[in-house]
Amino acid sequence: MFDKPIPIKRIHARQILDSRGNPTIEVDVVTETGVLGRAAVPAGASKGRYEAVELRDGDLRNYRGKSVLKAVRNVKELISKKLLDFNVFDQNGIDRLLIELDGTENKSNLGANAILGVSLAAAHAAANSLNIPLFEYLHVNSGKYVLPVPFMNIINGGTHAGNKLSIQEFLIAPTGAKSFSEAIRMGSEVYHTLKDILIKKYGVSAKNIGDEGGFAPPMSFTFEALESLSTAIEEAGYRVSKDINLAIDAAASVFYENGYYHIDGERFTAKQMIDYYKQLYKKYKVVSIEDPFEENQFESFRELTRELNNRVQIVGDDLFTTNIKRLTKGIKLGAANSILLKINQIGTLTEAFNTAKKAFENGYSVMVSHRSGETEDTSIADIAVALSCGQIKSGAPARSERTAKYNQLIRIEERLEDNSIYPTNKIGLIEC
Ligand code: 2PG
Ligand code: MG
Repeated sequence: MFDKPIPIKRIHARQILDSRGNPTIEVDVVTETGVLGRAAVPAGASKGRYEAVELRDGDLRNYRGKSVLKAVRNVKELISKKLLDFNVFDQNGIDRLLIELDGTENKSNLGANAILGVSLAAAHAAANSLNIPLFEYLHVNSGKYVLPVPFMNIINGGTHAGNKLSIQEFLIAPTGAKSFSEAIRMGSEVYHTLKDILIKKYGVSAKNIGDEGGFAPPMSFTFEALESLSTAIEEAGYRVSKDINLAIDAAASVFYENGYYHIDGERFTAKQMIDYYKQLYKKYKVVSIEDPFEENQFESFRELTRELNNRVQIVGDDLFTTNIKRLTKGIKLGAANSILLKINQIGTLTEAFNTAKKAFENGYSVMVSHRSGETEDTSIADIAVALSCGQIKSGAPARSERTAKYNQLIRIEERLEDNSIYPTNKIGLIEC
């Protein structure tokens, strides 16, 4: 498709701030023809143990140990030399070279943050060279593009908030919408209705927000959050589970200790947690449950997936860490039926796309995801469309680092006109 190679002329990196005010890396790739591609790398809080390594300097006098100057240097001094004159359209070759240059399994040498910055900026430079959007450049299938259902995280708990909710994310998914922009409107209306409800019930401090723009009210129990969401959906004029579905990311590794899950003031075994999630499904029709168990508990994931008989999407985030080896293990066991795709968990675009492909081939759905520490970079919006996976989570419909992605999707939908579909009444592979 891209007949004439265009060489990379310059690669530059700098330290910028993310949405939590922590330093992160931004990379510029410039081609010989003078075209720029730029990408910034996000950062997680509830990070999986098996994620590729995010290189931080650890110098307490510099951003309290969080500076990424080593990663910046690795791009400027090591990577840039190796990629000089490399064909910008050869994404596989670029990523292979980055992996080889690093030489470790978890990218701890150069840093996955350094590597991803280059991988992603190169893709942007390539798309810009062709004067086409990133989603078109990365498009994996022919045919119509599928826009993603936005999973908007409007109540924050866990490590993303200062309240007592064990579950990290309470999300709404407007599956009844007819288009992406309608889904965003519905989500925004529910978000603001929820704010009024929370203030009435918990006082004005309930409008304080967590890392992903969702409210962080002083709640302690899962049911309080799900009740509030259900009320907000109805008061906004929608039907729970018909127009808007509920979803959670438990991020259960955080509240797991020595074989027990600490939730709602209780201490549950894995078996009790299965019953707990079954109740959530029965009572609130929760359609998607992410990381219901600790990141090594493949068996528990399998049990829950079986028990709920594929009526609920069980998403592996910390479980799989966008790593094809961990996903392959999950597929063999039947653990989960969906994977969360976070490119910075693995470090290159090619690896993330290969993981997504593996998931599709094995009947697993894919949800593209932001991190709790984000930037104004909107690449994940394009990646979700390029993969046509039909699902994205990018936090609440508020705060610019979250809305940047949703706004980019509004633009993409507008641009595609009749060449895209919104998957009404569908969550991944599940009809709802
Ligand atoms: C998650 C993410 C994003 P973090 O657990 O899914 O919502 O959180 O980036 O903190 O890992
Ligand atoms: Mg998660």
